[in-house]
This record gives sequence, structure tokens and C-alpha cells, in this order.
Amino acid sequence: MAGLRAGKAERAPLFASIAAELKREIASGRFAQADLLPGERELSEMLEVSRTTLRRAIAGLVEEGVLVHRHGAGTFVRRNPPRVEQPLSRLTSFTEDMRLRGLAPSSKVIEQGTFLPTPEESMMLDIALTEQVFRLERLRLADEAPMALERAAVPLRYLDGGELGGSSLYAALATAGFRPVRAIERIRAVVVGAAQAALLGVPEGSPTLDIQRVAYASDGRRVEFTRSVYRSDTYDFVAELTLSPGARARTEGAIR
Ligand code: 16G
Repeated sequence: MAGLRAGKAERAPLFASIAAELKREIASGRFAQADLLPGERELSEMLEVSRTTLRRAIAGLVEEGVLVHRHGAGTFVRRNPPRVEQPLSRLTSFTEDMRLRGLAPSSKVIEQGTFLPTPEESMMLDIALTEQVFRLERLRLADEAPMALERAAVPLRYLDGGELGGSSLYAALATAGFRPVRAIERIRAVVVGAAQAALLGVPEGSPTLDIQRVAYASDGRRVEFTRSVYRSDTYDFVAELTLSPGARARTEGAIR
């Protein structure tokens, strides 16, 4: 493992050059098979550095999202998250989207419960400030890779007493007879702050897509207001564009 030996003569702090060396090794695919880094003792011997320096280098790489600690299992190279192309015109849920692509959807609930709406939620859902909403904040994963953070608010009356049965919000709405059939989305580019970056496993300041969705049931009632932050390195939104009927008629007229 001579190639792993860090250049101690470099002027950067030792832990930083160790981190850079580890990154180069990861990029070259050295730990690719199992994705698991060797143990701390083995690695510190390979690199000829103290365990304290190694720990600092590893902590920096975990913060950057290059490595990930799994409790009781060790430190792993973070696998490249799957890249997903999502048509903008199809109204689907995260669970459906991921399954359609052969990926396993999962979620980590950050917060859930029944609350009074925020002024923004009450406005977007067109409900009184006194009407209760079920709020659900989740980290959404595909094949265990973080894809998005979502904060959904649904008026409680559309959820059969607020129980989320399974793990899909849209399935719960469908069971209650309020499956969204139409939605309006607003997408903006934002850079991510420290807390959200840590959850999404990306460096602070990474570009993300901030998406607001208001979804409507078939009778026109607003059943969902969700704010999502999607990793822009994993999600492409694709839109099909067509000419308006008037412009099309004019174009065809000009050709004839
Ligand atoms: C999608 C929707 C989100 C919805 C969720 C339901 C976007 C940008 N957002 O992630 O508004 O709440 O699906 O997913 O597509 P679920 O049924 O799997 O809980």
C-alpha cells in the first residue's frame, strides 16, 4: 500500500493531505468492491499517521459526503446516488417514481404530527389558520441514497384521522378518497445550508432544487402543500414543450 503513503513534506495540514490522499484512492476505485474502508488501526498504519490525524481526515470526508459512518458497521465510501429523470408533466409520488425506475424507495421521518398551519400553509392550502394539518417532514432515499428532503402539509380532514398507514403519503390520500389528480409546481435553484446538506449527504453550499407543490383532488380541493429540496446531482426534471395551437396554425399556414 505504498501508494497510500501521504506526502508528509506537504505544507497543508497533515490531516488535509491525508484526506486528499484518501479521496484520490477512492476515486481510483481502491475501496470500490466492498465500499468499506479498512479499520482505523490498519489505515493509520498504511498511511503512517496517528489515529487522531486519521480521524480528523475521515471526519472531514464524512462532512463532505465522500464517506459515511454506519453505526456498528464501519466507515463506507458513499456510493454514487442514482440519477433520475423526472418528466414534469406526470403527477406521481416519490414512491411511484422510484419504483418505476427499479429503485427501492425509503424514508427517514424527521418530524410528523398534527399542527395548526403556518400562515404560508394556510394560504397555499386555502384553509383557515384554525384548521389542523398533518405535517410530515422526511428524508427520501432511493436505494438508500438520499435524494430529497420533503415537508408536506395536508389538511387533517383528508387523511382519515391523520394516520399515515404505510409509508406513502399519496397512498394514504388515495385510501381516504383524495388522491391528488393535478398539481402546480414551482421550482427554484437554491444553495443548501449546513443542516440540510448534512442530511442530504452533500457539501454545504451545493446547488439544490427547491420545489413547491400544491396538489388538488378531483373535486378541485387543495389536499397537499409540499416543499421539497432535491439534490441537483441526482434529479433532472424534463419538460416536453409544444407550440400553442394558435402558433401551430400560423406555422402550418406559413409552410403551406
Ligand atoms: C413527491 C412530491 C411530493 C409528494 C410526494 C409523495 C415532487 C417534487 N414532490 O415527492 O409533493 O408529497 O411525492 O410521495 O415530486 P409518497 O406518496 O411516496 O409519500
